[in-house]
Amino acid sequence: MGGVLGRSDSLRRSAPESKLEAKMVEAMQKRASEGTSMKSFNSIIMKFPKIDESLRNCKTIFEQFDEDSNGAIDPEELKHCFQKLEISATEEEISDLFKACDINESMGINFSEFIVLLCLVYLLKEPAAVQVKSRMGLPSLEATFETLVDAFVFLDKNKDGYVSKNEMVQAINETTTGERSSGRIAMKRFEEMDWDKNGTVTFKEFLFAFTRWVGIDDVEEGEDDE
Ligand SMILES: [Ca+2]
Ligand SMILES: [Ca+2]
Ligand SMILES: [Ca+2]
Repeated sequence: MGGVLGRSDSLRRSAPESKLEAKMVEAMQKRASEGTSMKSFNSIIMKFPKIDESLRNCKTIFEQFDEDSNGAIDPEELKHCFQKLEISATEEEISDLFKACDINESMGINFSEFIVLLCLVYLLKEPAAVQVKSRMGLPSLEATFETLVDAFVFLDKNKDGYVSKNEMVQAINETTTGERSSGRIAMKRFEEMDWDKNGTVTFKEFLFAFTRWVGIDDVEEGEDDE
């Protein structure tokens, strides 16, 4: 029951995003070795409002790159986006990211998918040098991405780049001791995150769950409160 990570050659045909996922897991493991500033699961929850605000502000960026204003970023628009943000990436990398984040395969990246995509870019981009503060030229957004990476690292106790069910339960139990329901909440949260039901949560799955938790998708509808 390990991760889906395997030899990329044999997986390439059936799982086109495996190469990207391998890179993502590797970047996360590296980042995990530096530790986390999160002290508890509650400290993550406390950051929700700030993260929410920051991600909502990202809508302006999204609209700017949605050149034909159809509510989605197509492959061509994404290429322009990378050029304007001066993110260096090969055509293949951009295309892999596109496919990985275009969850409903509509050939368009909607707002929440765009947030996930940018955050993955943030994780994958090495800061060119220590003195270069910004990787993407979006400092306040990048601070939010760093918080999200930090939160994932907090959950990934064994630092293998995935969050397992046990790690999720452990993280939640650490803070809300004595509460019997906390284990159930942890399970529920975990199941929400583990989209492909393979028993582990990748950073991408975590991000998609996160955009739903903070309510990014509900900007228009305004309903669906918990
Ligand atoms: Ca568009
Ligand atoms: Ca783990
Ligand atoms: Ca999974």
